[in-house]
Amino acid sequence: MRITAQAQPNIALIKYWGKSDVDRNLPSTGSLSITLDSLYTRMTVELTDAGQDSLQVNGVADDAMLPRLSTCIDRMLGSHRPAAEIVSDCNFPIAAGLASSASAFAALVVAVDGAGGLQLDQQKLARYAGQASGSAARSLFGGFAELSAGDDQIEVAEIKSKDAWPLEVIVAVTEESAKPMSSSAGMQLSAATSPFYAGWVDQQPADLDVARAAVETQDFAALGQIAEHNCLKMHSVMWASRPPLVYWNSATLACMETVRRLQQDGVPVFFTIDAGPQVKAVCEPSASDQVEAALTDTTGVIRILRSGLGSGAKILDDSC
Ligand code: 2P0
Repeated sequence: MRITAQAQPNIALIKYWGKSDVDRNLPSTGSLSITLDSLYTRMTVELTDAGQDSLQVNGVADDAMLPRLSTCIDRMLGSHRPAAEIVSDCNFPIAAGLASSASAFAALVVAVDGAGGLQLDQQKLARYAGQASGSAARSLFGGFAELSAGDDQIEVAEIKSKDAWPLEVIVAVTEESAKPMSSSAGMQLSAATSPFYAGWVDQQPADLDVARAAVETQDFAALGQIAEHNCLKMHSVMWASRPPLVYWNSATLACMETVRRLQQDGVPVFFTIDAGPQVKAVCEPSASDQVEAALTDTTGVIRILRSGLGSGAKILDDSC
């Protein structure tokens, strides 16, 4: 059976940065995100009797990434399984802080579930995705998703639908190449060396409470304040790691200044930044043209990606 699934990346407003169990890839804290709609990974999986697993990403063989995908498929189907021919298409820069691994592994688990006839529920699929890439668990769900970190396993839930509060995201791309250090390695470095790491972990439940309440009441200003605070706190943990982990460039700071200026003019927008130099500006739909124009004019911005909120990972209807 040949199945194609699509998943979109998600942008964390309350971030995941640290693991309680590296082997099982369990996050130290919960996180809260919005799933996008116009950026996507489409992943086709065909189980065959012949040969070994193979992976093509955007038309090019990718042997470096393949073992992570094979391990994920082994967990789902067992190691005595047919080989998987995997073809992945991604319409945005990969490994550049735009959550390409989130959309890739969310699409993978849905495609493998379909190709293998497993019929697992979303929560189980989210756990398989999260074992491969912590943020991927959130892309199984649409709109606003909250991931809760238990001692043994994660739980993910959609806490508000994309239609109930249709925010928009303007991504200012300031660098297209891959980031200098993977998130996984960066998290372990921060946990081992940053003097701020313990405080970061301790304060996450309180930040999550504030963000969850802001989403429930659709309080844009409150959500923006806690999201910017949480983002800058995560980057403070990163900057204080040894060696320091600085994912920003000068254009990242210029974009933050642009967002500040818009805010001073009363525009409903806030920023967030992940493990890369791109700036994501989250805004009310009425402000999106103005935010896009201001970020386009900001020095160092290479291009703009624009997205509304999307749904969770799913099989594409014409794929069977
Ligand atoms: C997030 N990031 O919450 C945070 C913010 C990056 C900064 O989740 O080690 O690539 O594979 O579980 O999923 C990036 O984490 O990390 C991430 P692994 P992943 O979106």
